[in-house]
Amino acid sequence: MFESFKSGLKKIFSKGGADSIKLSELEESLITMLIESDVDLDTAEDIYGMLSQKLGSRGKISTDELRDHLREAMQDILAPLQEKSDILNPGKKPYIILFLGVNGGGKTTTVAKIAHYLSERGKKCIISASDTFRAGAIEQIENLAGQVRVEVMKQPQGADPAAVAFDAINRATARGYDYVLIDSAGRMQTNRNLLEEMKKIKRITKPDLTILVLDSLTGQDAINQATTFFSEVSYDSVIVTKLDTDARGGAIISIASRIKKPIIFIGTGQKMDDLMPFSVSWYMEKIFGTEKARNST
Ligand SMILES: Nc1nc2c(ncn2[C@@H]2O[C@H](COP(=O)(O)OP(=O)(O)O)[C@@H](O)[C@H]2O)c(=O)[nH]1
Ligand SMILES: [Mg+2]
Repeated sequence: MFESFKSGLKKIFSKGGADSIKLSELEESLITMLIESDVDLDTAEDIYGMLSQKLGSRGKISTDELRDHLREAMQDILAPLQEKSDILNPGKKPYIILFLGVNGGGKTTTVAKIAHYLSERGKKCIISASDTFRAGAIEQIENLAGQVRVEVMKQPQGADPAAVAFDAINRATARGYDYVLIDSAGRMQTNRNLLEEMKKIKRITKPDLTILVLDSLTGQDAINQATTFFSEVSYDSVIVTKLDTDARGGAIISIASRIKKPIIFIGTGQKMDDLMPFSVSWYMEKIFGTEKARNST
C-alpha cells in the first residue's frame, strides 16, 4: 500500500547526498513528488508553505528534521478530520445511515462491510436495497448481505428507492433494530434525476448520518466531480475505498484537504472483513514508516 508515495519520500530524504538538503532545491522536487503521489496542487503547495514557514530563513536542513517537519505539516492537514463520534454508540435507534457515491466507487460493497462490522459487534442491522436503477444491483446487495447474514429490504428493479428505505425504517422501528443502512444508485454527476432522487431519499428517510463513498484510485477528477455534485446533497463523512490497490496514497491527503469531512473508515479489499476505522496515525505510519511514528504522537 502507498509504495510510490513511500519511495517518493525516500528519494526526497536522500537528496543532497550526505544528510542535509538545500532548501532551494526542495520546493520543486517536493511538490512534484506530492503531485505524482496524487496530492492536488493546492494542497501540495500548502504543505510546502507550512514546511518553509517552520524552517524560517535557514538555507539547509538535515533529513531527520525535514522528515519531522513534513510529518507535522501533513498531520496538521489530516488531524482535524479525524472522526470523534463513535458509530457504535449513536444514541438513537434505529440509527439511519445513507450511503452516497458515484457508480463503481464501492458503495454497495461498503454497505455490506459496515453491516458486517456492526453485526459482529452485536448490533442488529437491516440494509435497504435502494439502488433500484442498475440491473443486478439488488442481487448484488442480497448476495453480499447473505454472506454476512444481514436482512435486506427490497422491491423490484425500478421501484422508488425512497419507498424501499421507508419500508426498511418501519421494519427496523417495529422490531427494535439498531441500524438501517441505505444503499443508493450512483449514475453520473450530470444526471439531474439522480440528484433529485437523492434529495428525495434524504427528505423521506431523514438519515442520522450520510456517508460519501469515494474510490481512492479515481484521483483528482473524481474528487472534483464528487464535490461539485454532492455539494447539492449534503453529507457528514467519507469512506475511502480500494486503498489496497492505491500505490500513490496521496488521495487521502487531497480528500482531507479538499472535502474537509472526517474519513471514518477505509476499504482495504473486496472481502467483507476488508474494512478498518481510519486513523491519522495509521496513515502516517504507512507513509513515513513505523520507526518515526513511535516517537511522535
Ligand atoms: N480492491 C478493492 N476493491 C473494492 C473495494 N471496495 C469495493 N471494491 C470493488 O469495487 C467494485 C465496485 O464496487 P460496488 O460496491 O459495486 O460499487 P458501487 O457501484 O459504488 O456500489 C466491486 O468489484 C468491488 O468488489 C476495496 O476496498 N478494495
Ligand atoms: Mg452499488
